[in-house]
Amino acid sequence: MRLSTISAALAAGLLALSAQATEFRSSDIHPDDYPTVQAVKFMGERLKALSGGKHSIRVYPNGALGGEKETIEQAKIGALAMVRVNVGAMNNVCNETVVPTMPFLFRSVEHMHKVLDGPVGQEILKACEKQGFIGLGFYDSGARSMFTAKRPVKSLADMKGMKVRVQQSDLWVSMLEAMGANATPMPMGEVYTGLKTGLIDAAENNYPTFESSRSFEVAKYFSKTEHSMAPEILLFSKRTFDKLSPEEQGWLRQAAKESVPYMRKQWAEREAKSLEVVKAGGAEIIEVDKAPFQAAMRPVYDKFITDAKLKDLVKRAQETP
Ligand code: BDP
Repeated sequence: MRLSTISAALAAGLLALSAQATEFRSSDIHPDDYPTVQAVKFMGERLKALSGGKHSIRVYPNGALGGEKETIEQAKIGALAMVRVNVGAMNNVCNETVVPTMPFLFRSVEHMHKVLDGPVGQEILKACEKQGFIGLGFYDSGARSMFTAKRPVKSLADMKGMKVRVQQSDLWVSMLEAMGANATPMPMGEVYTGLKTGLIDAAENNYPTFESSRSFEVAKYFSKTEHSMAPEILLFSKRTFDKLSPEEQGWLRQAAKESVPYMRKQWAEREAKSLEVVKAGGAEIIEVDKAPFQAAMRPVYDKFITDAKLKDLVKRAQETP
């Protein structure tokens, strides 16, 4: 990010704070109709109601304020109040976020909800504080699977040497390398062109992103590896948060909390709809045997789940019924 952009963003942030009624700015890389954007807008409405009209949220969709990596940096310095990003984008920033990103950690959507709604989820959110972020909650992101341009992935062996785009996270690089692929970290916004020009052979994501990014037009083979259920995370700038009164902080937490069930409903509907859209657009949905993929992820756990804290979080997540 250029310096002029940083100072402009900083000035805007300060200006917003000095005004009586505050409009918090929140970023998202997804388009306006995506469930994450809709949910943060809902959170804004709830915040407005709870604060008697004093506070509101303005969502900037489509990556208007930058990619996830840049907007996380903006939130850290207080130039931006809030970001909705995938936990993957936080892996290199806040160590504990590797836990819900880990491959095949969650056994089902219900299991994921239970872990994230419980103490393990709360501890992960809390851990981001020392890095300058108030974790307000998690949103669903479904299961992520591989999609390829030239040939389908039918087994683990098909991953060999494939150039796969991953999120800008060391953990994601390791996951794909452990599958035998060549991992290429890049922002989400470059995926469509990357697939189209052949810069990358593949990427991985859930149905709604496969659909909304139009990736299915350039990579029609969607192989259901379902290797990670890395959720979305709502982060508020700690710098901005600390300037608010406990009452105002409470409204923010409450509004975020209320947006979670709203989001989950939207998400389930969108997943089903996106699947129909990509199928109608010519995508081929391929069933794969997930067991070899899961077995290949053992070294990734050994490499990333190293200290006692992370081991404990993973263990408690796995033991959650
Ligand atoms: C999508 C997430 C988005 C990430 C994107 C990615 O909603 O936050 O940026 O994946 O792969 O599912 O970068």
